[in-house]
Amino acid sequence: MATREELLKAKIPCGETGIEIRHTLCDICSPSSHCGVDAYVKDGVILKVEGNKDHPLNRGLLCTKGAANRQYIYRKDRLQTPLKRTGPRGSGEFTPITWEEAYKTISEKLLGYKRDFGAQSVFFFSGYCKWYRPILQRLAYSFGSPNYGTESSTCFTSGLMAWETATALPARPDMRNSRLFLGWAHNPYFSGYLAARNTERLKKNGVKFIIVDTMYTQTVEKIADLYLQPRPGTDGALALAIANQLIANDWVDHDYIDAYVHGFEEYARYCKGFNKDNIEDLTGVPYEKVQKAAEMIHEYGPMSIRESSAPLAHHINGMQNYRAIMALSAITGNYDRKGGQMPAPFTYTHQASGYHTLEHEFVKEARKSSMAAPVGAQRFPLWNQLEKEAQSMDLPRQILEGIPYPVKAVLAFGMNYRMFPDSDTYMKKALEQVDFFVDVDLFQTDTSRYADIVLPACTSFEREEFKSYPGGYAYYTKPVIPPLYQSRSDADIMCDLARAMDLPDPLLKAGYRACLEYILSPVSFTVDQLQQADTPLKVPEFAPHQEFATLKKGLDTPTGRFELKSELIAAHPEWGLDPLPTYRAPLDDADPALYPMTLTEGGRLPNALHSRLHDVSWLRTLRPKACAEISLEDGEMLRIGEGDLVTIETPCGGITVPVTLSRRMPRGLVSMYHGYREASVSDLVGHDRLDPYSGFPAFRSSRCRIAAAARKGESHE
Ligand SMILES: Nc1nc2c(c(=O)[nH]1)N[C@H]1C(S)=C(S)[C@@H](COP(=O)(O)OP(=O)(O)OC[C@H]3O[C@@H](n4cnc5c(=O)[nH]c(N)nc54)[C@H](O)[C@@H]3O)O[C@H]1N2
Ligand SMILES: Nc1nc2c(c(=O)[nH]1)N[C@H]1C(S)=C(S)[C@@H](COP(=O)(O)OP(=O)(O)OC[C@H]3O[C@@H](n4cnc5c(=O)[nH]c(N)nc54)[C@H](O)[C@@H]3O)O[C@H]1N2
Ligand SMILES: [Mo]
Repeated sequence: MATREELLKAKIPCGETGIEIRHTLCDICSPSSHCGVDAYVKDGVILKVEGNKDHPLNRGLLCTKGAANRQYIYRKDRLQTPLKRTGPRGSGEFTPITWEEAYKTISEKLLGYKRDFGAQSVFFFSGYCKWYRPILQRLAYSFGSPNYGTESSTCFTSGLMAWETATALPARPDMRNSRLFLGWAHNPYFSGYLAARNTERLKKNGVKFIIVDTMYTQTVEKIADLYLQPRPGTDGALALAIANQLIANDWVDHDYIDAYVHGFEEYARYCKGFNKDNIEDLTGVPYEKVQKAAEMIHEYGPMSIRESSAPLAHHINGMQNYRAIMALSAITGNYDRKGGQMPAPFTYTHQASGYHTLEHEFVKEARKSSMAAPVGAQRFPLWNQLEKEAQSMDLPRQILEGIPYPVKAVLAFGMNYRMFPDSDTYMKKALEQVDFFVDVDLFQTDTSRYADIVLPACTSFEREEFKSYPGGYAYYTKPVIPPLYQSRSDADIMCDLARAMDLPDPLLKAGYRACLEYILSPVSFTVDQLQQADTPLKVPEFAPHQEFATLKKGLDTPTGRFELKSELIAAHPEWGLDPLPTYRAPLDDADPALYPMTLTEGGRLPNALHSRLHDVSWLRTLRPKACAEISLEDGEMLRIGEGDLVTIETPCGGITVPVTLSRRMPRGLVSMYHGYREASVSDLVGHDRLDPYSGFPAFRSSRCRIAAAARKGESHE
């Protein structure tokens, strides 16, 4: 028999040890993979975490990030109380204040700006966290401001806009029923381990894979039957060339096109410009590989496509490149088809879970048509037309210039200024100059140092929250420990602020749960029932999408069809955008003789998540240094060895970091992960290099040069 001490040491949950297993979710990474967690808790302290075996998504698995939750939650720099800034912006000098004082100051300030400059002068911002977003959006609208803007101004929305332009709906790949999968910038081994597992399963079942990636990744190595390696941001040209090949061989679905597709003739004429004479020059991909891709698409159907949410979008031509890729599913009859691309309307916070909620109504009913146009509306009219919210990439400009109206205050939940291009220069300057800045975060960050008031939020383990998952699942968590220190749930902070400002919004003032009851009214489970269940429940209202249902009903586009040529864009020549998915080269006009290489930054790492995990020691030890990667060939040519310090320079600036030589990198490319405070690579990307369609920044293609700064071991660190 083990003694109590032994049982405690082994963290065995039982009466003797007093250790209990409680269920929650890990919300560190992308919401499409918020895995179920078993937290081993004793006396209000988390002792360890494991994957929850009953969770429909992860079935007991966790990645390195999830496994490090305990360290993340108990990070030493967790904010403990609300803080008021006492020193200059950025100095980090703060004094603790009470929640009451914090709410009072924030309310007085925000209502003052509303009175003096109009409600639009207050910007409501959300960083990467998604779970509370409908509450924040409604808070902005109830306050009277159109300026709700988020991190999704750099993530996912560009691809969504491409689908909305073509079909007026989001869509997702029905991989499970495909015979061919086209993974375009798809490396789940780094960015989503659950998708990597699914991919391996499909591979075993005989599904064929085409992978298009600028780097020779693990996915290419393990999965690809055909690998296309374009230069960054040249994907549009490649997709148009594949289309041209399909059309030239008459491998397109004419009946489907006649019935459901608009603009085929014009598009087919445009595709002719991408052919065997120029495609290798334009993209780096040999023509034979384009031919082979077209052959595979013809031979194996149905085909589903996964276009990544970020790297394809992070170019000045990103959204048009997406459109060119999506067109492949229309001309081959793979849209709204089993095993192809399925329409996927959102259930909650951009998760397509196969049932309906009132999220949309909850947000939109608070929005008045008399509101001013949000930030970014003039500069990015297509974004404004489709998304209605602010394009946050225009926020620093509008703070600094005050045009078309001043932005005086920012109320931010989890802002990381290094999410913005030219971050340490341009965005930071905006935060220095804005009149009033509130940041709500778990930690004292480089960004919150610029805030006037900092509020402590709690983690997903310390709060209750609603989450929907694909396959019809609904989950409402319980806190597994009480909030640490004086921290509070973000959603509660938002509802508290609605009360403190006495906004005309009884629902928001009634609190998060009441909001959720309303949003979930089409679902037969109550919030209480969901919470009692303790793990995700499958809702009876789940209705899987039937193929061709959407096309037969007619799409909500101007022509009712899949629009290869966008009639929405065609109706607005003043926007200066192209109705067809035209291609333009991605790189800036810096002199290639001075800047012969290309910098791509932000490619995911399995152990990092933007700015939030570089300070978690378990995860940091997996890749201790902020370093750049280059090819073996470039290392040799430039006489740079593993671990040497190099300076990476773009026309925007430079940073010095150690280098890793990688066989996965092509010649001419420099890759670096973002979010490090000691080497902020986002600062090397121009703030005006934004895609005119989506407003997304060009993180993945800047001209650059590198030079050795010191050999490994020399004292430059
Ligand atoms: N571990 C971890 N997981 C994450 C994240 C994280 O930070 N860490 N972030 C989450 C978020 S917010 C997002 S948006 C997703 C992103 O998920 P992904 O899109 O999968 O992430 P990336 O690694 O940026 O890009 C995938 C691949 O695109 C390739 N690529 C880069 N530029 C180009 C290009 O121009 N053309 C082509 N064809 N390929 C290109 C890269 O070489 C890379 O292998 O990951 C999510 N998951
Ligand atoms: N250079 C470069 N920049 C990029 C990208 C890139 O590839 N390269 N990718 C873009 C993409 S795709 C994305 S998604 C964004 C990432 O978006 P970011 O918003 O930069 O993501 P994080 O750094 O993960 O999180 C922001 C802040 O949220 C805080 N936080 C964590 N949990 C909570 C919580 O529960 N409540 C509150 N209030 N705060 C919390 C974190 O501590 C952190 O300070 O970056 C974009 N910017
Ligand atoms: Mo993202």
